[in-house]
Amino acid sequence: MTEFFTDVPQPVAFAGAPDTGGLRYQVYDPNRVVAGTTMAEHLRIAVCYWHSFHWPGSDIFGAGTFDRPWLAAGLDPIEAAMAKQDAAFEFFAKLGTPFFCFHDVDMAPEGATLAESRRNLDVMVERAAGKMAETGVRLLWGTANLFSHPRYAAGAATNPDPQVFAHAAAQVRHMLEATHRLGGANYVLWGGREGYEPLLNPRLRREAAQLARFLPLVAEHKRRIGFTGTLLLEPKPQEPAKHQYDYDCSTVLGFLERYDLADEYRVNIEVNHATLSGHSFHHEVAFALDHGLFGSIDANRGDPQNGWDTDQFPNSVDEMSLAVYEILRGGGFTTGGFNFDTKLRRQSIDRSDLFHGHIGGIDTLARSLLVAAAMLDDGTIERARDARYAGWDDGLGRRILDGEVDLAALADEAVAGDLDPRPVSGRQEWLENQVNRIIWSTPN
Ligand code: XLS
Ligand code: NI
Ligand code: NI
Repeated sequence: MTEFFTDVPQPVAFAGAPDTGGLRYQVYDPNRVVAGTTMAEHLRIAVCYWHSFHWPGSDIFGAGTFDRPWLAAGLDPIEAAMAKQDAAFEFFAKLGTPFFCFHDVDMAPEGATLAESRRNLDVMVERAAGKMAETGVRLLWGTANLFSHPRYAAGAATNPDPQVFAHAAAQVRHMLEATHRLGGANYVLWGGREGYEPLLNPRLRREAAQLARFLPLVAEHKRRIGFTGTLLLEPKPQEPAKHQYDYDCSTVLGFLERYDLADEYRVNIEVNHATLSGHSFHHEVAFALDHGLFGSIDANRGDPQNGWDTDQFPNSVDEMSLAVYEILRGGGFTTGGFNFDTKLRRQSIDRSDLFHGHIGGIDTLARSLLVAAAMLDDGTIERARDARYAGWDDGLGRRILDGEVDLAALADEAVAGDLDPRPVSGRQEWLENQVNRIIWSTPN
């Protein structure tokens, strides 16, 4: 096997390890114990195959800029896929991260027929199993790409043509089985084309019914093959479709409850999707945790000045700490983790740039974990939240929640008691200062 990342000849050193002159993490040390668990187990970091190895650095105005020899035209597709896989596993091993994620088409070339695509996937998945055994790298999740091929332009499960639905079903079946074969911890469905652009051609109710049929089919097959990983939907409000059905966590929850699917699916929350939906990432994480919907994270960041999914590497400890705090408060990940759904900027053409992007993002997560653990330990935020709702723990609040009073009884009681509740400060600025106090005082 030829080494690809020759400009990073040795594994990246973890924080605290002796300096060998190579690349190193400033904070991330997988074996460091924080709040009773190692950093590696808290963060469960994954590298994504698609942006890092399958994307040439192209944009809508220009061709690929990256040095990715396996993407060159005219190569034998399986040999090229093998070279790509070698480079990917070399990268995972040198970066020292425990997981990866992939779509079917990132790893294996599409054939002329579904049967040929499946054979290609089987060959590459078998080979990946060998690489995983060699390196110890595990699969956080697999997914089928149901959005790039022209057949999916009008959707996959929500397509007006049932043959497209069947084609998508075949792809998901193969990829779910491949994920199971590789011991994947989760399986993701992102519906970038499950939506619409003009309002003149779709039948919205029909499309919803189609999606509501697709999701239980996947869940049934999961059980049939004995896959015990978690099924995850990845909300995103738009891009590529103008209107996407899985707009945000709240919309997904409503859909799942409406079709009695809330026990089958959790969410994979992507930072930049959250911000595109008009929420903060912190909001989406807190909402999902409080509604039993939380599954996994696609870590990245958007650009505050433009409105698309730029998938930049996360670098704000201030923002990330708040989300990691909610995750810790909720008991941490079970099968999920932090997948780097991130891509380099188009001018970052050195092979080592892929390392710099991930190292910075992983250190941001590690540092956010230290801050979040300190916030939990400090307890100020939770005490303030408890105090704010103390009235509901007993007395009047308890009786209302327990259904002991109807509207008339409550009204009579309010009148008889001459109730005159006074506003209480929400203390937003004080709370923000408490967060900063902890961010600024937490040592590395
Ligand atoms: C695109 C999505 C995609 C999913 C996997 O915006 O983030 O990368 O994570 O299909
Ligand atoms: Ni994503
Ligand atoms: Ni995305």
